[in-house]
Amino acid sequence: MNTTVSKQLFAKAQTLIPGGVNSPVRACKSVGCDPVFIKKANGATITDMDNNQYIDFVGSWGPMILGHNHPAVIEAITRAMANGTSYGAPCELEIELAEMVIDAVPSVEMVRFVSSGTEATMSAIRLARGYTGRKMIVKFDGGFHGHADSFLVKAGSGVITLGIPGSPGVPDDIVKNTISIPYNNPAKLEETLRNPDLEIASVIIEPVAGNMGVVHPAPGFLQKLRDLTKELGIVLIFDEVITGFRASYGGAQAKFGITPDLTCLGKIIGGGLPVGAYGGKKEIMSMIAPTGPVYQAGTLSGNPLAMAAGKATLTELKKPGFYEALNQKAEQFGGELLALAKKSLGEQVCMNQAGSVLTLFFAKGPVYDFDSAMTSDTERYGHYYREMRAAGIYLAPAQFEGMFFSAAHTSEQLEMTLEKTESVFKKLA
Ligand code: KE4
Repeated sequence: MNTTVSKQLFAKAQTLIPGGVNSPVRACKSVGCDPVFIKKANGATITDMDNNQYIDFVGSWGPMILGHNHPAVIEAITRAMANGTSYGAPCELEIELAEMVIDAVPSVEMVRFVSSGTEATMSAIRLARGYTGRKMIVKFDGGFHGHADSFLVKAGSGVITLGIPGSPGVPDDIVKNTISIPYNNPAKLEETLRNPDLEIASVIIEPVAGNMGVVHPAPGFLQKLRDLTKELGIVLIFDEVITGFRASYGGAQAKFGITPDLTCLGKIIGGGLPVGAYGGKKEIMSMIAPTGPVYQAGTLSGNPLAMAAGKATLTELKKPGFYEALNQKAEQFGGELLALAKKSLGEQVCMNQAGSVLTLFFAKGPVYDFDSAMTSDTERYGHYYREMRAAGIYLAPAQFEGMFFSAAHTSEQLEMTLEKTESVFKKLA
């Protein structure tokens, strides 16, 4: 595959931007190749600057659940653009998207929009600390909640992909207030939350983990977490930046029937434009400035174009049968993918799938937490990634991410993907 222009652009980008990218995982460091530079995207395909076309299973890391360039989203953004791009003042579109989010997500009685998932999670833990007067937060090994200081402790996603323990620049007296414990370990959870020496303000969890690869909560784990945090007056935050409007229209919390105190959202609710959000009980959210003393602000929060894109996206997602059709398509693909993998690679692979997002682990498995995820052969994943991209299939350039499906993936594209995957697996065997 000719990637001459991408190589030229990457060389230039690296003289201007750290690593030539504006987010580390895009640099493809862990999969042993250079990134391709994208010229355009449409439906389930993306085209690079050398006019190579790929079937896209990254989907901008989750937002593109409708596929790229969905007509309703483009029309909404275009219409909004005619009225200007940013006001720095309230507009009706913010109310309209807020109503949709509040209507959809069980825990959300009130919501604040920000411009990224990181802003949403960092604001939510500040709010939890302000509301409880306590300072410690509990996260889970392999959980990723964006790059705010408090979260860069045994984080997932790019932190494990790049094999960095946490991050320099995060002061010890921040890190000491973050406790990271194993996902899916109820005994450790209870021991930690009941520890009288710990003033715990909040527990933040991805209700289905997506940043150590896809990892399901063990049966009863989320309910135990909900019961303990309620009993102990600890603010439970579901980080649904990935699962929000992906797991179901009401997110993972609606699917599991477990209601956190606060929820963080991002990705899909922006329809591809920069939007994050945090929301929850009115009693807690009213602590946020200007109604309360907990400060949070943002120049482009509630941006009209982003609100319009989010509204148009959620309008499509709300249509009857959307999730059933998407999940059926993705689950059928997942079953066939695993069968092909097992046929060629036997016990060297396993897979976790949550509806329209899955991870094929190059590990014996099962993968149920960070330590078991880390048994993955990332070298082998890198080989798989490079072969698949050369075959025109665009996967996450990291073992510890997800393969995202959209409404735009056609059965022909999925069939072709499986055919190409089979020949790649034979090379890997
Ligand atoms: P952003 O700040 O990237 O919008 O959101 C941070 C975030 C928060 N919570 C969860 C559960 C997330 O998955 C993320 C970001 N996800 C990564 C990919 N796993 C974004 C891709 C990247 O880092 O470039």
